[in-house]
Amino acid sequence: MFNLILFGPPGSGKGTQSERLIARYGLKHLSTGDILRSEIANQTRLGMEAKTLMDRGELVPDEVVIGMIRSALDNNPEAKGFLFDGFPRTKAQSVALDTLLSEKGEGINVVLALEVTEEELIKRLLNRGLTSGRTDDVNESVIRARIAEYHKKTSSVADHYREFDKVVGVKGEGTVDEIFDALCEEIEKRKVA
Ligand code: B4P
Repeated sequence: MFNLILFGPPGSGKGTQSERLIARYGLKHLSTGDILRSEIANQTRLGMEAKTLMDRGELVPDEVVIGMIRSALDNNPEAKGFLFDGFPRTKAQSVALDTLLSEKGEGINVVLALEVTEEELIKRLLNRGLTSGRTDDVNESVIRARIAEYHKKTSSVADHYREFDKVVGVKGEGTVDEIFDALCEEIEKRKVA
């Protein structure tokens, strides 16, 4: 298996690049943001609880997203690898993911960390908010709260994987094609054919 974490602050291009990476490498895409938005669209109880937090720019509780990832891993036994997009977002989620993978004799191969300035993140998210219908993208103060949450809780994920020498920084500004090429270059260096 080849298991990859695409890491970065909100709006850094994780969702955008994930679509292309799964198409090239045949990995199973696991985006906790997408799963949560689908729960909201289906008006499940979990979705309604998550919506309140997401609309404030806060993270959903660890046990909720860890449970979602556990089910997704169990439901995809044939996957040749996973691309984790927007997960893990806390140190506790990282430790849980490592445990879930090691129970299957697997682990994370690499964490690709997209680096984008805060000014550019805000510009991109406000721009997406014009068309996406995402309530967490329309208001600059909510976007700033998401970025603050990232610094407070999510940056520790990179620290965790740095201990295992798994983190590679990739410039997340430029065209989508340029960034995709840079990500692929790093994957190719580590991927066993
Ligand atoms: P997510 O769905 O993960 O979304 P995100 O971080 O906001 O965006 P992403 O980085 O994927 O943006 P994209 O590439 O598409 O999270 C949403 C919320 O869900 C969180 O705030 C949290 O509440 C909750 N949540 C999710 N996972 C959780 C977890 N594990 N634990 C707890 N809570 C969780 O790019 C953004 C925009 O930039 C797009 O419009 C795109 O077109 C544009 N763009 C991309 N690349 C570009 C480029 N190179 N140049 C210019 N624009 C570009």
